[in-house]
Amino acid sequence: MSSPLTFPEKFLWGSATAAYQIEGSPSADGAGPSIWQRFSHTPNNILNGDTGDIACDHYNRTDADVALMKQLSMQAYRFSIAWGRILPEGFGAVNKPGLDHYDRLVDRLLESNITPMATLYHWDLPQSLGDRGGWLNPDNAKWFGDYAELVFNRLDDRVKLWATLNEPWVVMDNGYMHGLHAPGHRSHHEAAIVSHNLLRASAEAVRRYRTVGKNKIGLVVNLEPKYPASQDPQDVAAAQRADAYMNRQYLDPVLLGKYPPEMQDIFGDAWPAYTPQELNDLREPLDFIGVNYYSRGVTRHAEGEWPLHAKTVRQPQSTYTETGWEVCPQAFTDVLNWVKDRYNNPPVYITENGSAFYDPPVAENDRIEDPLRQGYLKTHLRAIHQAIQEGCDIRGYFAWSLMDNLEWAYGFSKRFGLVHVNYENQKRTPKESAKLYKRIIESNGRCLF
Ligand code: PNW
Repeated sequence: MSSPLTFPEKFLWGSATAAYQIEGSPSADGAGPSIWQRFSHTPNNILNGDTGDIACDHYNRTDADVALMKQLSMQAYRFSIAWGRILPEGFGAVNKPGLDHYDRLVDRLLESNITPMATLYHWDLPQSLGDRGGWLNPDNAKWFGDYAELVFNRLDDRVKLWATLNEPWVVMDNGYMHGLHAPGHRSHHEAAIVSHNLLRASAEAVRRYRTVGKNKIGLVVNLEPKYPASQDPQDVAAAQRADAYMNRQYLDPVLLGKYPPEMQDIFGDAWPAYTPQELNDLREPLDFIGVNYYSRGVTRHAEGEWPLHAKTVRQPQSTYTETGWEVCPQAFTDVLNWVKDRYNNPPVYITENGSAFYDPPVAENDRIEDPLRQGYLKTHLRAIHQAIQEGCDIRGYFAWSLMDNLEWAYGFSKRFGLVHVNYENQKRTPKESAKLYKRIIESNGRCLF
């Protein structure tokens, strides 16, 4: 238990990024293309035609970016590994320079006393696997396991925290249900298959980890608690469906051994009846759950809305971020308590949390005043502290994001960074929120109170 006005002694303070969003140089040193490279180079998928060809040029600026983290007092860094840099075809021949790149990044982090957390899959599937059906192909789980094992063998002596997949819900919903992300499909038949294959892949990676790894591995999910807009039974049922779809769909099978009953209502005939054996194969114990939290959803029944017959309703009294997400720190405390109660208080890392707001231009004195992002950071950290006081086992916090980056379909138009990136000259400028976060880290959260 932590003393009332501080965080647990070993609480880990860090920030997060993902390969395709920051690295650039997607084809450097023998890497194979990813589905995001294909998707971003197909017209009208990404705002303003932006791509990850250069992004933050982090691939060529690794040392300077690690030095920046150190300057900001970061204790941990969550990054993702681009599968196609390691295995250009997704399986088969290994591209050694790709492994060397992440090896070097890990060494630089450790030299700076920064704990690495590596995510194996943050959406950049090798295009050659995309050509074989991507996550629709049942063999993808085995290929993911082979890739994961290769990376474990190279880095587990130094990487103590691993994540299998980032946000399977977003892969399924944005990638295969609504076509907003790569590969841009719109099919609930496909989405149902993809959900299951993603969980099979995560479980396969965890099984491999138990044979060759010695540290900790988890799965990262995005959680958005759903509240009914009224006590009307239709709204209550709509909120339940939305909750099953977004929050329970991935955690229930892994931690409780079954899919939520609502899956059948949502997907209809597209949802297969899984055998006990198939369900059992998903139930591979994790060392921690990674929780990404951004917002809540106040939910109303809505007949035409596909496939949930539910929609999120705007709250006139609330603040909204530039990605249209309601700011609600109380829901963060609620959802962490929900994880504690429903899943028997597993160890949790907050693997992402943050906000996009318009930032003013960099001022003469290199200051970037971002009061809304600072407010978001403070109130959400207090919400986590509250959850810890209420008994939740929260081990660390990774702010999304270390720096402004390619915000997927929004391109570079939305800025989540604690550090501002000038995309003309790649200059990094810590925003006032980064300086605030530094003070928070250095006081282990005491300055929040
Ligand atoms: C996460 N939603 O994406 C991702 O892990 C990051 O790569 C991304 O930059 C960040 O959040 C900010 O968007 C999400 O619709 C995308 O609920 C969509 C949702 C949640 C998270």
